[in-house]
Amino acid sequence: MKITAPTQRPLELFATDGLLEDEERDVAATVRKFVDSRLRPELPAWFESAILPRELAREVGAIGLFGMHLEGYGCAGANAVSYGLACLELEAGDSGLRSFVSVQGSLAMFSIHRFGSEEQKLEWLPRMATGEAIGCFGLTEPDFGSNPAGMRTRARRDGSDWVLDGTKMWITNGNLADVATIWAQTDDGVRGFVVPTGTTGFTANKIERKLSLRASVTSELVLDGVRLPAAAELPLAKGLRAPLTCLNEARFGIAFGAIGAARDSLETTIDYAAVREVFDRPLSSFQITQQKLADMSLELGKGYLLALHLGRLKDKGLAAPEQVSLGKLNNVREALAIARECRTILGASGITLEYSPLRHANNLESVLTYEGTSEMHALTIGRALTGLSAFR
Ligand code: TGC
Ligand code: FAD
Repeated sequence: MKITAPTQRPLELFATDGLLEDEERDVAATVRKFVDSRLRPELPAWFESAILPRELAREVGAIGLFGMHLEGYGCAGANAVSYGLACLELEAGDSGLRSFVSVQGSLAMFSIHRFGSEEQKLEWLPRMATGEAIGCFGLTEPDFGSNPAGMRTRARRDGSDWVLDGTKMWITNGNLADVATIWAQTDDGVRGFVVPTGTTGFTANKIERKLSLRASVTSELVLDGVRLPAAAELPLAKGLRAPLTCLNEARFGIAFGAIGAARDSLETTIDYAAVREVFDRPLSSFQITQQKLADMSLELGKGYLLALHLGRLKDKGLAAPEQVSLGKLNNVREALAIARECRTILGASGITLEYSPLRHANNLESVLTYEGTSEMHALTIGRALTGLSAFR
């Protein structure tokens, strides 16, 4: 069959590259190259064996991705759009890679950077930026995910020390981490603590048999009489507002990241449909296939533009939490729909690790749930629209 027009990649149709500054384009190109040359060949095996090698941290640190949107302490001080594009390119590889970087930079490092003392910053941030030290962020508990206000982990004073008891659940990087930001109830409300994971009474148990986010380490953290000096408390973190402020950072990265998973699914599928013959013609020549590709490209491009708009707002300091919810909810929901639809075009070939869309779809099931479920984000948007809170 004769090809009658030059082909364009889905985001080329939207001419998105022209919307970026040179530096932003360079960041995206660097991360894309790193993912394609170094990581992509390994990803199916990591997903299959449910591993994320710890050594990867040094490599990611060497290209400056950890805490790249933070200033000072060895961090790159990039703008929000550059950080978002790095998330996009990482998640085009696998959501587990973006999670690794999100948790380190947007949650563990950000919590210390925003709420920590100078000593805490100097002790941890430079080592975390290079990947020498890995961090995790413990907010969720077995019985309190969407509603962290109910957390049972308790920090009590004993002289000038703090003693922490409780269990955190579903914690990314838990078994890899050298340091954990742990959120706990105190007599004065929620407070955050910088906990070296070697402290007596701290245990991380890896969660096995995951069907999603397999190239990512997820853990239960048990705190059994963990004794910390007074200096372990994050001095500027007062109340639940503090961890929720950290979540805005990671949710922003996900709004971009999900577009990466969707882009990779769609490009993989377009390439497949061009060479797969059915009924004596390329699969891509059938109208139903083209309708699917067109609809998916529309959602991909709209999601990218939404993420970029959020990034521009964030760079001006104007991205409100409910706007971050718009991006997280829409882009993860649409990315998941795209990855699943792509799998239909791949037919049976789509059910193995040979092709990325079902791996992305499985990962995106976690992404839909973590950092606030889609229902929590819908309720956040609903609250902004009506002035009424429907969480309780
Ligand atoms: P609410 O009364 O609404 O708020 C309590 C205080 O926090 C403030 N606040 C925020 N501040 C900054 N950013 C936000 N997004 C904020 N949302 C609320 C609020 O103004 C208030 O401040 P103040 O000073 O008046 O006290 O609290 P609520 O208990 O009603 O809860 C609201 C709700 C449901 C939206 C919140 O609990 C929520 O977001 N739940 C979802 C929990 C969640 O997202 N957990 C994520 C855990 S970390 C994770 O999943 C990592 S996965 C990482 C990876 O691998 O990539
Ligand atoms: P629940 O809160 O039990 O929710 C179950 C269902 O009920 C959902 O559909 C939810 O939307 C719905 N629901 C809840 N409340 C309402 C309501 N008011 N109205 C309507 N529907 C409602 N947490 C961390 O702290 N750190 C991490 O690093 C981290 N990493 C994670 C990695 C992975 C792979 C996963 C899967 C999770 C991770 N989490 C982490 C936890 C994650 O944030 C929680 O899973 C998430 O907040 C949801 O909590 P839950 O699983 O307890 O679900």
